[in-house]
Amino acid sequence: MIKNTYLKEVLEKVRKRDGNEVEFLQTVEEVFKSLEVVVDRHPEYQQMGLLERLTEPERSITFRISWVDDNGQVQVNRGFRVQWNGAIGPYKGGLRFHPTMNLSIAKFLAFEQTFKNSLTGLPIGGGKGGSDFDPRGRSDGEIMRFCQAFMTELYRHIGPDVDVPAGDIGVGAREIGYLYGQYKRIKGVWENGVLTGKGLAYGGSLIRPEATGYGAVYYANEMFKHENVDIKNLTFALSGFGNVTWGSAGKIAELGGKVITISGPDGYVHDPDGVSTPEKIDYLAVMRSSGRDKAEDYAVKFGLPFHAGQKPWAVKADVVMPCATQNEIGLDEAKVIVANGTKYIVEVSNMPCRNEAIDYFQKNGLIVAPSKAVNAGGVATSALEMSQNSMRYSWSAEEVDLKLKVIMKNIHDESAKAAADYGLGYDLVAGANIAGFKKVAEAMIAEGII
Ligand code: 2IT
Repeated sequence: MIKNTYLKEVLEKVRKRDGNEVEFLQTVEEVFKSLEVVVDRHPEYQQMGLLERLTEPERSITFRISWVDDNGQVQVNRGFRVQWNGAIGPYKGGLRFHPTMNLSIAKFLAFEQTFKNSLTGLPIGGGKGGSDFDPRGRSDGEIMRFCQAFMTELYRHIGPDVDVPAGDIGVGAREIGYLYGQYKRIKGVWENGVLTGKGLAYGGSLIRPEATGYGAVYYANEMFKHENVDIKNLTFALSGFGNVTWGSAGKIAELGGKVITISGPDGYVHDPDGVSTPEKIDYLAVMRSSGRDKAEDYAVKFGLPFHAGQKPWAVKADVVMPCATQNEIGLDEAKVIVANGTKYIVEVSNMPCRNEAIDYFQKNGLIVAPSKAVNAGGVATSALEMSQNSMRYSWSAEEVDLKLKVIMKNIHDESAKAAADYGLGYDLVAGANIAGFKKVAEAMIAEGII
């Protein structure tokens, strides 16, 4: 329960105005809980309206996307771009194409992204967007026409120094290619820093596809070192099989840990031998590009039983790493995970745990590594892609990987230090929120009331 009267007042305002946006409200409550100690020390924030300003996007755009499917039928989708906070750099954050996409999800992601991007130490503000377009089962031609229609509106709101979108769920290198092509056609300029996650041939960065998963494992490994445990002795339960699961599984295998589950919307697979050979890890990428969205394909390919309609959390593992989407773990799942003797929760997808689940884990002595810190390697490497585009130069894979490693270690260390500075021990959740907030707050104060 929040006691600080200013924070309570702002939260009440958010509940009153945006109470129907459940995901957005969830993330505001989560962040405010951590910020209480900071706001207690800074009563001047109230007069500056600092928290009211931080809980309202600078700009929020919704738009219509009309396009023609392969049968000649006109389809209409809804597009979103939420430009949350530009105090420390151009808005930056991914685009999600998923049928559940709505304004609440765009706002929660953009709010989270603001603190995440601040944690990277790089000059990027927070933004997020996407569409309720469902790419599943769509032909390549349909994907291209949809992306072109989407960019035909979005182009006027973005730019390399304005707002730089990237991928998220349902948006990978293929979609970024079509989006960039249409941007270039409309603007008639070569501004490839306007999007990240591009293909290598036109300004993408080496390691960007791997970066979210690799970064997550680099961060987790800092936590394991802090706890004096060796990753080689740990088992990992992962959800999902997409880009983030693929990158995480690859790096865990390389460092000698063992991934024993993957999942999809259709159910999960338990692979007791480990998702560890190059063949198995490569197959995750094949499953993703097939567009079938089925984890069952892995079970069939490698002769394993498939657990239809279930999440992987019943499988005992030392580390639980949700990598699929928001709210994968509620209180019921948290109870199963604690009873299994799991020690570490490494959130890789954005907001995979409900607030009650995080509380339950922490009360039971598990260490929770929060998504806005853990998955920041993706956007950090996007910022490195922007740097390379500005320089009209590209770094080797080793150079990018080394920078990523340093960034993830810094995020871990800064978060641990922020929590310790406020007497909160090794609380990485509070530490990430505090460290991410402080830089944004400092910049907002310096820039005046805008
Ligand atoms: O959630 C995220 O940080 C992303 N989807 C990546 C954003 C980016 O701009 O690379």
